[in-house]
Amino acid sequence: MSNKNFYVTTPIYYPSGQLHIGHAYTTVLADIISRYKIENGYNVFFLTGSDEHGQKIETKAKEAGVDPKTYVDKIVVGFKELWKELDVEFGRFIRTTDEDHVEAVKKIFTKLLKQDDIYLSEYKGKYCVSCEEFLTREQMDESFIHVVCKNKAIDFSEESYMLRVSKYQKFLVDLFKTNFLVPENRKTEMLNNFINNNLEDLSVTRVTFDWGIKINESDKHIIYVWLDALSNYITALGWGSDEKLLKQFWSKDSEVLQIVGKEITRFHSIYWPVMLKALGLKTPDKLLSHGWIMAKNEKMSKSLGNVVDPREMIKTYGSDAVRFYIALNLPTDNDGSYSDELMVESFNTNLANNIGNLISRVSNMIIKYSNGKLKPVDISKSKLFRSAQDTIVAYDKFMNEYKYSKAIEAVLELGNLSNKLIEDSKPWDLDKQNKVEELNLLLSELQYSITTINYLLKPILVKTYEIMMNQMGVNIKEINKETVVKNKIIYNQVSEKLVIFKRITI
Ligand code: ME8
Repeated sequence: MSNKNFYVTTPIYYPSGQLHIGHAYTTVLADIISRYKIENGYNVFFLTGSDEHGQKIETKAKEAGVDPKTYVDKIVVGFKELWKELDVEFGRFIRTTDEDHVEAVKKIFTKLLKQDDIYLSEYKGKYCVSCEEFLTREQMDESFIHVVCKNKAIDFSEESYMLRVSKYQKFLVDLFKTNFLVPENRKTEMLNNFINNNLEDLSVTRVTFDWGIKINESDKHIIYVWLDALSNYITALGWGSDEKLLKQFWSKDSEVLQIVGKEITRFHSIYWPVMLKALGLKTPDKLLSHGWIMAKNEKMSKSLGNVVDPREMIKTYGSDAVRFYIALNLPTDNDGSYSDELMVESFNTNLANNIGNLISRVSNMIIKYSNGKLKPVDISKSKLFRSAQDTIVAYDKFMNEYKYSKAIEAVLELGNLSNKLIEDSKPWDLDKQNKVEELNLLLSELQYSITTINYLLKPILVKTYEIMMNQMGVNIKEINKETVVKNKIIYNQVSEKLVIFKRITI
């Protein structure tokens, strides 16, 4: 077993309705980085799941006339089906109703209570049921509408257990001097709006609804969703019971990456590190807080009802194309958009015209001019070979900084260079002029460049990868990072003439 460990998590999503493209965005990013790290020799644990308790789910179930567990069971089946369709391969799908999670959360509560990190109090404030969030004045407009989801906040006044967040203010200020939270600009918002702005303790129990984890210490208190939900990242690794996975993946010898949407940065960058600190565990190495997918200048969300269904997209374009769009066209540091027009344009430009066309031209030429097999030749002095090597370095650098879009752009640039080389050196003329050696060298460079492109796109184009490699005469069982970097690829007969990414017309 390798000694490199990597743990990647997504938020656990509310099963208050079916998932949309926003959820697919976060989860596909996590899957891409998981596959990339596996390819690079890491032991990887990839966690996703569902956040099933709370007032919102309780209300939805009541409306549907069923008990909450029956309600969520049905929806969660749909979550798992979607991840299968999108080739998302996780290590565990945690549900906050899983028995081991429930037991561990009770233990976490008891431990923090005993340590006096949790205390009993009376809490008054504004609460957004839709986001299950206590709101500060800055998060609402003058009519107490939550600016993120446009729902009216309710008055909240209850006996409640509180987490002593305020005690950890200095810890948080120090934490925010590091670069654990990316992108940088989210830091300022957290510091100005919360950490340096009268940092309040967090209410962690409720007494006015039932659907949640009961604490051991009292009959009437239910653990408030965020303490329950955030804990999933460590209960999934066995916190408080069999801690083998926890020791492997939540330790100083493991890299921990948590990916979330920017609206829940507050919970993941403030309350979660405080909980971890109180439990004696390390802060995640990186919290990647990505932007939103927008629809007509508003966040795409279930509560605003303006969502795109990823199942429809998969039906129309295929899962690889959806994964590719997400990784290339939705850079994490900005808000992004999705529309069918944008999808088709990106597909045609990048997958059909650049990559697909390149593969089909070169495989055809290898068949036509060399009967499907090139003569072995030293390509190491060629410009395209050096460009391919530089591309691998750039791609790795970006992937390790979790800049997926930039990593793919580097690969696409190699595709452009390869296409341009064909235009400039006109293999058909070399053939006519009987320049056999020159033609063989040129096609060999191109074959290497394409194999490199295919290999680098492997974590993204899960289904097409094998077809792309076969079309270059490469058996996927015989290829890995080393064979690509060191140019030790074995090429078999190229025989198939397929159109891999057919242009879409609408
Ligand atoms: O917040 N653009 O669950 P949730 C980009 N249960 N990403 C989006 C998006 C959009 N328009 N809409 C949703 C919860 N997402 C809690 C999390 S974690 C301990 C508990 C993605 O179902 C993004 O990752 O509301 C966002 O943070 C998440 O879905 C919210 O999912």
